[in-house]
Amino acid sequence: RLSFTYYPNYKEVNEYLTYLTQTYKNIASLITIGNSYEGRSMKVLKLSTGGANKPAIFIDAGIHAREWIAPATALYMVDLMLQSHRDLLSKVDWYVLPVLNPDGYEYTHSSSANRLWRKTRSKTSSTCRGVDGNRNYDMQWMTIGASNNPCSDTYAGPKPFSEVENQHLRDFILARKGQIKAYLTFHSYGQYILYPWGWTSNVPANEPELRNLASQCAQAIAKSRRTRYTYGTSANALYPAAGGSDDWALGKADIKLSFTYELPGGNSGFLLPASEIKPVGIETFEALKVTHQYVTSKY
Ligand code: 0X9
Ligand code: ZN
Repeated sequence: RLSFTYYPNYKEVNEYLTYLTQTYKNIASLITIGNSYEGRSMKVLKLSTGGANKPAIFIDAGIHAREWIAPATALYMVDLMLQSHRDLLSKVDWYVLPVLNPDGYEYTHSSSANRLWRKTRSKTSSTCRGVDGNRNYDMQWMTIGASNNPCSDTYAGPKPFSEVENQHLRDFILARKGQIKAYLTFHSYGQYILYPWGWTSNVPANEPELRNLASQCAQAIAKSRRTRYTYGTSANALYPAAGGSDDWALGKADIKLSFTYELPGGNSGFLLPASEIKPVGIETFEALKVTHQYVTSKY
């Protein structure tokens, strides 16, 4: 059980996932997708009330190590679904990978000097470690907004999908390609709802649909706690950057509804106090409800 009053370390995240499978035996199960570079087991939580051919929504968080509010929010929304919003489980299956970069996440938890570490922890050069997971996807890799310098925080890696954690996510999603209708990836900070593309200022064919859904999600969040989100394509609303998981989800996995959430940082950025986990979780859950509603009406 997690109280959501502090940021859990990776062990606590996994203990919570196991607790959920024991407490909600008929709904929650775990799928181990492989090990991280340093050997940490990576688990996707599946929430399903059974029945075949249901559409699914996939959520990940924590590809960037220091963005602690992202895994916490993903887990708190799971808590809300299981405790009080079971209706979200009747027509849709959910897959949640709360920490996509466990090695980096543990690094920010165990060493206070590196609380602001962003990348993975793979050994990529004699002097520097880590790859920016969100520049490492095989979608216009290294074409813009990414670095080939292993010491840079936006190092794209020696090749697309060099990072084993991203390989696991890729294989998991591709194995469920037809089923997964929406891909949501949680980051911080800045209060943005972003959608493809990040690699070009041109917009994808289904931009009107993405814009419309992002707008509805932003409105639902604003109604909940007056938190103002900006929405738009990554390249136009934030900055151009290629090799992101959101662009890959749309461009290569053909998941039409692909969104990056930049959660709030308040006045503290990545160091957002843990007292914000519940309020951020509650308001972000409003966007999840809207997305769920859209998926059930369309599929
Ligand atoms: O730069 C990123 O990876 C994301 N922002 S963050 O501050 N959390 O690092 C934004 C990614 C948006 N998506 C793409 N550029 N594809
Ligand atoms: Zn991020």
